[in-house]
Amino acid sequence: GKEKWPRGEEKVWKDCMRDVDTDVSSITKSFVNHVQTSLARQPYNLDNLGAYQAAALSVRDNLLVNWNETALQYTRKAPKRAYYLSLEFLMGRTLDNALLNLGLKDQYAEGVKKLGFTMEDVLDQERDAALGNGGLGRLAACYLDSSASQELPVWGYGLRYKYGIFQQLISPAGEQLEAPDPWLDNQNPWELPRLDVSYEVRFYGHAERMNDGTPRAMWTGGQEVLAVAYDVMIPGCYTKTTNNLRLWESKPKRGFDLNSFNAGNYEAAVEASNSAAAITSVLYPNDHTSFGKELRLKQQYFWTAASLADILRRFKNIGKSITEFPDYVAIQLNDTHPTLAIPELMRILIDEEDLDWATAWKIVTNTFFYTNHTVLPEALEKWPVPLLEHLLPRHLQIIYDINLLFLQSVEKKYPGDRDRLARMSLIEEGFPKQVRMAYLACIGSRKVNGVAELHSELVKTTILKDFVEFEGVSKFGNVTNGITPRRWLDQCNPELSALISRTLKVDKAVWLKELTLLEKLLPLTEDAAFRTEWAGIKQRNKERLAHHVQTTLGLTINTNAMFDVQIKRLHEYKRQTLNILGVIHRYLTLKNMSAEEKKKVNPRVVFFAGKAAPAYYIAKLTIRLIVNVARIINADPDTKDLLSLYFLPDYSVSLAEVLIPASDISQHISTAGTEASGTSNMKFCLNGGLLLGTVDGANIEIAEEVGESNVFFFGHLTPAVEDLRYQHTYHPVPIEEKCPALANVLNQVSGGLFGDAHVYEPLLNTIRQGDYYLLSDDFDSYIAALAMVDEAYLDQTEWVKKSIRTTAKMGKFSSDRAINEYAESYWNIEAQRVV
Ligand code: CBF
Repeated sequence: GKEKWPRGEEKVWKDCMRDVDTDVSSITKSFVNHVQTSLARQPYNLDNLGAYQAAALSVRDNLLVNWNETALQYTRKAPKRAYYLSLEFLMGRTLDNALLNLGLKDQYAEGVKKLGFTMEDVLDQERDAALGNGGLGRLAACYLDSSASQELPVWGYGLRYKYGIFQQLISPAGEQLEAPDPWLDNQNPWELPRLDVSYEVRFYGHAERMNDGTPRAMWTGGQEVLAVAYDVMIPGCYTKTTNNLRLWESKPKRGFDLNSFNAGNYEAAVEASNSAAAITSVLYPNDHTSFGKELRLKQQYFWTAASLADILRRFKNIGKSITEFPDYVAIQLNDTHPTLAIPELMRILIDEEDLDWATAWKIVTNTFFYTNHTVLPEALEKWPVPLLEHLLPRHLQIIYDINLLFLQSVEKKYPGDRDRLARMSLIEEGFPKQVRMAYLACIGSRKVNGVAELHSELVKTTILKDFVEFEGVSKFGNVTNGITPRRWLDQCNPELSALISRTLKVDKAVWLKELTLLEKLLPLTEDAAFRTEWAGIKQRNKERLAHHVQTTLGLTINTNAMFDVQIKRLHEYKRQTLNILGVIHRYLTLKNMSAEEKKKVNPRVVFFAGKAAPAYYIAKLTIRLIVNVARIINADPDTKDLLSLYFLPDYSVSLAEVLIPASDISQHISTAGTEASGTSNMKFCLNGGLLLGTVDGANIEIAEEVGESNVFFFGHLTPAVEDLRYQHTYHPVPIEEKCPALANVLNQVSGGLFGDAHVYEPLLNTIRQGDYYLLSDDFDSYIAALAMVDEAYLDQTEWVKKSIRTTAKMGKFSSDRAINEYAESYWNIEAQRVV
């Protein structure tokens, strides 16, 4: 029989249950209690770190109240739920965000002040949770915030890496160095270890088909490890709904092997435990490349297997038939990284639940949804067949079975079209053969989407063209990415947030969740006093950034200059090289100007930040060039008042929160058709920074919203790219002829103006030979666009109007809009009010 709950007297339980602290005195009380008990420290020797920990623990208590109530509600009502499977969650810091979402920021600020601390110092102690590389991981974090804020029953599933993205150091020569990020070293108050929630995950071993007329097989032997859950609370904004992000840690199943130890084989005894722990030890620091490493494949399977087991257990608790699984569960695949979930669910349904193939496949293809985040060929995941066969023998059998049935149906529709069969096969021929994960994700999902309109079109017309023809276009959609206005406006730009609330006379609790209300700012472009306030906030944000750079790097920044920012992963397609070559061009032009001419020039400070994958030689050379150009031009008395340049090391979510509100103009200058969406473009614009960019990704939709007169576009368009590349290969024109201005810049670098002449040759040669990313085609129009920015900036009244208009029209890019599109058009889930 079921155990009675609660044990004992219900009233006693209820009377003792805590509620969320809302007044300053309960907040200080809980803070001090944590100092005394959880931290076991004395008030007189409490430093800022201790104060942060006490504040975090006390906020955590509040979150837990809501988190428990949300979980109870979901369990009782058993609504359909969605699960967001992502190998990356780039969460950044939690304390400030939690306080804002709980509506308790002022109360905590007052409380910690009473205890002798400042909120800024306390917040500053927190380390970023940097379990991601860039846009894809940060998008996952924004979507969790929006799901909770929109009261949607959505959980995230990921890995609890011991080391997040590496810490970036810059050597005196300007080289990127990588150091580990031991982010858990000071303990993480935001996670709840759930040692009671664990699953066994098998690798290697042997798979034998039953050959009993069923598709079943037995998978035995090999290595078994344990997945242990760590839960992270995800509070919604001004709602009780507090969802969950479940991260898995790997552990040896049997712990230390005492037999080997007793037999004198100490190494074997620790090896098993080390190899299990290694699975979740480190985040792979590559953005947009797939390296085919066994440990990465292990991570993918470990995580998808544990997550599916957990989802199934929860589903079974509802007591429904397994055929109803897709009515209660939607699983979103964040890129192809979790695609193994498709054969894994087939394995469970067939081998463990004893379903026939057709029934199992129907369940699978109604459960999964796949988002593609890039069309760059080097990023499309493929796994060597021999590796899969060794690590996951049963899954390879299932993939082959899926492929056979799939190709039979293709053959039926296009009889005799062997080319098509070869193109569409899940298995790419070659040595070794490889499994094409994007194709598997596509055919195993109910719907597929890209992340901005142009990108979704490209998905349909390039990488998945045959699949669109075969399956029909209605399976393929678009959900343009979004960003959470809580972190990317309210938290990072509190003054602007307050001005908006004051001016619109709408509480931020309302407009932060209905971002299109910002449109009401439009008439204020004509209000001079409002413009002054607006410009004043931008100026103070620039000073805040300058102060940050001064205190962290000891550098003094000219805050009377235009702030021009490009911050993102270093990659050839994002063309930081174009930007730095443009800076050199500006420098050379300034050097040739008379004193009179210089008076007309508006000073500019250029900021770069971003990490390069440790093995990405060309991207690392770009960093080195930026750092060395900065060294020369920042020291040149002829120009330094008019142009300076900074590479800010160790880019992170927290650094972005300081940089973005301070930007006048930001650069999003990828070769057309290469940046799927971009999301920092949205963050800058939401904070009233203008955009300089190519006609690519979400830049296009931003321009549609804010009006083309408010953005600075340049460069060739996507349809021209293929032809230009063809010309580069078959009819190359020397750069001197094609683009003399660029040739001059390259020659100056080669000539040693920035030191180490020979060092940069491989980087410069990517442009001189082949120029795959079309810098020589876009350079002149890029320089012209920069000149237009200068020109526009001279008219400050008009500039501020553009800035206000830009913010006002950013409503579409709230991640609330995006997550609601997923909820309605993809997952079919509904909001659940937690009362
Ligand atoms: O969709 C989120 C982001 O994902 C990427 O970062 C990715 O990893 N594929 C893309 O490069 C971005 O364009 C996109 O915004």
